Formats: sequence, C-alpha cells, structure tokens
Amino acid sequence: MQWHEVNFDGLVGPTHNYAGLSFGNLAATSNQGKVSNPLKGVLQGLGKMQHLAGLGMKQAVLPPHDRPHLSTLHGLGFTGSDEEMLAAAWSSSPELVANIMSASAMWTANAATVSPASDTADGRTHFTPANLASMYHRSIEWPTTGRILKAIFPEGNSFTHHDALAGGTHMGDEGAANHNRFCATYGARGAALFVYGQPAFAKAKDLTFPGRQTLEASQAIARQHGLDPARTVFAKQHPAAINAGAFHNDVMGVSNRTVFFYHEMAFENPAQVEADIQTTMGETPMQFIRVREAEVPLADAVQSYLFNSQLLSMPKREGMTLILPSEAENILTTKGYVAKVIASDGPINHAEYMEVRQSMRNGGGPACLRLRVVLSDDNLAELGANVMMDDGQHETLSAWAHRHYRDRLAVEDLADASLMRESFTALDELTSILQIGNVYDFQRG
Ligand code: SUG
Repeated sequence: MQWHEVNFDGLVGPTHNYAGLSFGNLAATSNQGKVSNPLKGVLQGLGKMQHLAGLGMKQAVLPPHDRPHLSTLHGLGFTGSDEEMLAAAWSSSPELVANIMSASAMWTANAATVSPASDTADGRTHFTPANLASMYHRSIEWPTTGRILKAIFPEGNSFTHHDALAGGTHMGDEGAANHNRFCATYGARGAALFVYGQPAFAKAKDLTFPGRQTLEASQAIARQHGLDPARTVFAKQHPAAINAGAFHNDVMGVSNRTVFFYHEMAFENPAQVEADIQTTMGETPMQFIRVREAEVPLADAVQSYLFNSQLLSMPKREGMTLILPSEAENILTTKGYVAKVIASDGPINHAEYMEVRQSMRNGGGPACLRLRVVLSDDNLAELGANVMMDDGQHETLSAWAHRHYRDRLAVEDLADASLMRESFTALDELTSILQIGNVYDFQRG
C-alpha cells in the first residue's frame, strides 16, 4: 500500500482584505488599511496548487469560510435580516465587522492538527480543529473547519474527529503550524514535535507579542490523538523569535520525513531539541539543517519567510524540493543561503520561488496555506468530497473565481451588503463544485 503526504491548500476567500487584525504578526499589522485584490489572491493560491499537482504531488483544496460570519453576529445579539445585522454591526463596531469578514481560514496550516494512522493508538487518522483562541477573528473558524474536515474525511474506521479544545487562551491551539511529524517514509511509524509559546498557567513575562500556543494545549492534543509519549517531543519557542514576529513556529522551521530545516533562534536550546527528536526516532537517523543567526539574521528570516516554505519529496525528482515565497529571493542573506543549501550535498536539491504575495502581506507564506495529511491509496478512495486538484479542477476553480471575485477591496467595503451576497453566491456554488454538502451556516438555515 502506498502512502502519500497530501497538501490541502486553503482557497483564498472572496473577502480577503488587510484589516491588520493579528497583533504580533508584523506583515499583517504593517499592511493594515492597504487595498487587497481577492481575485489575484485566489489565483496565486490556485497557481501554487496547480504547479505542485503538475509536479506529481497529491494536491487538494479546502474551501473558504462564509464571511460575514452571521452566526457570530447572532450570538452577539444582532437580529433581523442578514443586511440589517451587517448594517447594525457596522454602526456599532466597524472593527467587529472586520473580524467577522476576515478570510483568515485560507491559512490551513492553522486549520487542525492531524496525526496519521501509523502514529495513533487506534490506527485511525485523528483530526482536532485548532481553537485559534488568541485572535478573535480566527477563534470563530473552528466549527466550520470541523464540518469541512468531517465532510472530506468521513468519521469511521479510517478517520476520527475531535472538537477543538475548550478553555480559551489558556488552551490556545494553533494547529499544524506548531506541529511537525518526522518519519522514515510517510506510512511508517513517526514521531511528533509540538512547539508551544508559553505554559497555560504561568504566563511568560518575556513575551511582548502573544505566545499563541500553550504547552498544555499541545499535550492535550497528543493525548487525545493517542500518540506514544515515547515518540512525542514538546519544545518551547524562543521568546526572541515570537518577539521578532514569528507568531507560529512554521515561520522558523519546516520538516519533511527525516529532515528538519530550521533557524537556531526557533528554540532556546536547539541542541537539546535535536537530541530529543533523535531519541524518539531511535535507529532512524535525522538530518538537521540548523541555520545560524550569522548566516540568516532572525529579522531576515521573519521578513523573507524563508522557513515558511514547503519541503517536499517529489515523485520524479532526486532529493527534496523547497517551495519558497518570492520574498525570500529578494533578500540577499536568504537568497544566498538557499543557493548554498542546494549546492551542498545535503538532502535539499531544488528550490522554486512562488508568488503568493496577497497572502504574504497578511503573514501567510506557502506553508501557512497548506495542511498536510498523510493518506494511503485506500484513504484517497474514501474521501467524501471532490477536493483533489488536477487540470480540470484548476480550470473550473479559476473560472469560478473570475465569475465571483472582486479585484479590489478596501476595508470600508467590508460593510457592503452586496459583497456579502456575492460571497454567499460564490460559496454556495463552490459546495456543488466540491460536492462537499451544506457546510456553511447560511446554507443550514
Ligand atoms: O493568524 N494572519 C494570520 C496568518 C497565519 C499564518 N499562518 C501560519 N504561520 N501557519 C494570523 O496571524 C491577518 C488577518 C488580518 O490582519 O486581516 C491574519 O489573520
């Protein structure tokens, strides 16, 4: 039986905008108020998916969420027609409307933590949607995320789903962005690395920006997924990394199989983290590529998103390929480092720069846009929706985006009731294309 790492990329939603909602995410806050281009954003994302599918990767798509999120307004006491609720919310708080209009579900590295069947006690693939408790606009994502995941991966002998962790910011969980899995081959038994920003009950005093993930949240996920404690490592992010704008650990490192490519400032004690990972992997040798501050300064790592690349094993290529944001090609230290790593006789042999700038301006690079799910050929046949990417799907979704998306969105446009209607029409049509059922609140009455 063949096992694959399948990348599920989030489609950029029709309300993609720059509201500057994420404190501690320097790209998002510095681009606050800029005019976005949702059409360009969705096409850039589709371009990345199509490119990887064309290279023989198993590539899939996750739909955007319904925005404005009217159920959230309902829960806050707004009543009346959809248009009346939106207008009343805008006159009460434009900031609230910006939050319920955010297209942030595109960053599917934060959708969930996924543990493959070969690592779990019951031999099923486990999914826990991330509660994303530390940012209000993201904390409203998980119920819809959970429904989408259940529609694609039907609960049963192969897949099982948990609710997001309860407990607010104490149990703050940001999903796969703070989780790495190491393995010799995708179907082999692997080891998990969970990275957290601070403990739940003795909050860190050395953080100026939020440490979004807590240790206790990571431990809860490992427990409920039935992971073997002897094959699980918990490591704390270096506070200097969070304070420099690395709000998720996937801004500081990326893994694939036995390779971990990361910046030394990701952790307070990188040598210890490497030793712990190697212990969990037993006889299987790990390959660590630890990048020094002297080679790539932390500020360049954060600005370029060098480590928010995808590190991929491709069917038709020797060695691994890095899929990097084009921003990393524009900074001397990161461009130079990539050239050096490719020229070395290490495990990474190819690098490709891709433009995902609409997402990057909100702090979302190539790796933020994808959720990795290890699936067997049998699992692929069990999927409950039409989400795999190929030329036909790419063409259909591009045409769909051209029909429905705007090419210009200013923050003031978020109050526009016709934007709401356009978005709901687009998403309703998308559920038919993806054959995913009525996953949105507005379809469920
Ligand atoms: O949670 N940005 C997202 C970016 C998430 C990136 N994901 C990973 N690193 N895996 C966030 O901060 C900005 C939205 C705004 O400001 O309008 C935002 O939510």
